[in-house]
This record gives sequence, structure tokens and C-alpha cells, in this order.
Amino acid sequence: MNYPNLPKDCTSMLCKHLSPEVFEALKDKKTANGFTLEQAINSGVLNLDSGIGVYAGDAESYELFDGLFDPIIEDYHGFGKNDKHQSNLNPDDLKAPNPDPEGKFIVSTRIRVGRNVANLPLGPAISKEQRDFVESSVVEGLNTLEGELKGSYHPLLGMSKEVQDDLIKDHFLFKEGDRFLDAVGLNRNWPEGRGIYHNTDKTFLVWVNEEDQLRIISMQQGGDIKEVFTRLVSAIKSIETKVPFSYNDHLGYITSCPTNLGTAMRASVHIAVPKLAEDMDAFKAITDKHHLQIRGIHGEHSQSEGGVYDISNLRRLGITEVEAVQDMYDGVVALITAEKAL
Ligand code: ADP
Ligand code: IOM
Repeated sequence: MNYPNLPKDCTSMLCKHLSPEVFEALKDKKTANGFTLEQAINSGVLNLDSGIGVYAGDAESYELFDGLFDPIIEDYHGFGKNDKHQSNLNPDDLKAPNPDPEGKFIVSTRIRVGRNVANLPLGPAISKEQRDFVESSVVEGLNTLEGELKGSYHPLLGMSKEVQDDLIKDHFLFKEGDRFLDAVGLNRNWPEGRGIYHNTDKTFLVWVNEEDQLRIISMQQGGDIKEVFTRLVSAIKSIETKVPFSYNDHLGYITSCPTNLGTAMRASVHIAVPKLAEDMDAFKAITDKHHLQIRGIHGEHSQSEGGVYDISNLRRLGITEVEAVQDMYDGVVALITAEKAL
């Protein structure tokens, strides 16, 4: 493989950090699962509008291709090679009374973590048999959950188009045919091995075999962020007694995209700030100050509708879960204050 054609105006982390020297040093390496640099960068090479554009095929990718991953991890999370990740899943440490009790701004709150099964390749390098094994063992574990977490699994295979489209439209299910995931092999054998588990109220959900093998999700209408976090923590704790997760002291939970390492947590609200959004510089000044990311309301790479945005914590590694949610909470309070003042 030759050094890829990366135009000067490309702003992804791949374009920023893949110098010809880094490329030369890594181009012939292969992990024990057969994952190469060419595979790791293909999504960003084919999708120049990527935010990052680089994926890992397994935990070893982060060590073998460290010349590319380390600067991206440092740039995105502000986390250095010798730093250690820390966890805090205690809801009592979160200072987050509902910032919008009258429901004027916050439409809904969602917090998710990514998880992958220990001692298996990540989605980009997994075989069909391994992926099917992940599905059956995760579903076996999920089927033992009780109380509020009790629910049922709905495989994508055999799901009607209508049900699938409704779940996507209502923000419960991942999209189909994502070109960023496609380019790194995450859509191979689609739809086999993929599905969604959820409780009756759809306040607790688990995506199986999307970008990560598990996305554990707690969500509900309104702005009770602490309630959403508390439910998520109880789900994580129950599931990890049944499924061993890939984790190390340096990078925390191992995920296929380097943005998700560490806590693998994205805590978001859908929030209506139509006046503030008329001045994107002022809006961005607040989100930057609180380390937040702005997304559209149909997920990553989508657009806002009606002045409603998805606002979430940007950093996930080197800070605890409580700090990640606190970043989001503090920023949301600042956004509401700014919107009210306009
Ligand atoms: P992820 O959060 O897993 O990184 P996306 O950004 O693609 O992935 O979002 C996945 C889905 O979750 C999308 O349908 C998105 O609209 C929905 N979503 C995210 N945050 C919220 C929220 N606060 N309320 C309702 N739906 C949300
Ligand atoms: N996590 C991943 N979907 N994303 C950061 C893609 C990208 O834009 O590079």
C-alpha cells in the first residue's frame, strides 16, 4: 500500500496525524488477528469528512499502531501515553439536579457506554463465528436481567423494515448502511449477529454488534440526568457479572474507535436552543468551554432540526464516568442560561 491521497483541506484526525513517516513505520505491521494499518485507516481514507477516520481491530492495534493512535488519543482526550485511566460509577457523586424541571429546553436524555468482550477481536477484525458467539453469549446474559432492566432481544435478522425504521426514527436503534462503519468492515455479514435488547418502556437498551459489541444505553424523556445515570450504572454492574469486558489500566474500556476509550461513555441531551443557535460562535464558545460536542438529532454526522441539538461530553478517557456526565451537565446549565437570556 502507498501513502494515501489525503487532501490539504481534510480536517480529520487521520489527515492531521498520519504523516508519511508514521505511515512508513507502520504500514507492514499486522496484529495477531491479522489487522493492518490499511484496514485501520480505510474509513478515514474513503470518508474525508470523518471526525477521526481511524479504528482498531483489537486491543493490540492500540499498541502496534501507537505511532498513529497515541497522538490521536492525546489530541482528542488530552490523555498521555503514561497516564492511567480511572473509573467512578457512583451516582451519589454526581451533582445534577434536573436543570430544566419545567421541560422547556431538554427534550430527552441518553447516556450510553460501549463495551467489547474480553479476549476477542473488536468488530472490525471479528469473524462471523466470533460475532455470532458474542450475540448468543450477550443475549444469554441479558435474558437473566430482572426488575426495570428485564426486557427482550430483537435480532435484526427477520425484523420487518417497518419496525426497524420506527426504532431508528424514534432514536432507539442504530442506522443501517453507515458508510464510516462500512469502510472498516463493521457491516460485514449484515444483518446477522446484530440486534437490540430493550425493556418495555425503552428506557434501557443494549445494541449488539454495531460499532462496539455492546452499547449499553439508558434514556428517557426530559432532563433527569441523575436518574438516567443511576439506571445505566445498575445495568453496567449487572451485565459485567455475566459478560467479561475488554479493559486495561491505561486505556480503560477498549473500543473500536479511539474517541470511545476509557469510560466509553457519551452522555447527551436533545436540547432546544433555537435563539443561541442563530449565533454559532457564541454557541460553540459555551460547548468548547465545557468540553462538549454538538451533533444533529439523528446521531453522529446528522443535522439539527428545529433548533434542537444533541449535546454530549467530548472527553471519555482520563476522566471518570461521573466527570464525563458532570461535563455535560455543567455545559447544559450554561446553555440554558444563555438561551434564557436571549
Ligand atoms: P452513539 O451515541 O451511540 O455514539 P449516535 O450519535 O449515532 O451514536 O446516536 C445514536 C442514536 O441515539 C441516534 O438515533 C440519536 O438520535 C439518539 N440519541 C442520542 N442522544 C439522544 C438523546 N439525548 N435523546 C434521544 N435520543 C438520543
Ligand atoms: N466513532 C465514530 N463513529 N466516529 C468518530 C467516526 C468518525 O467521524 O471518524
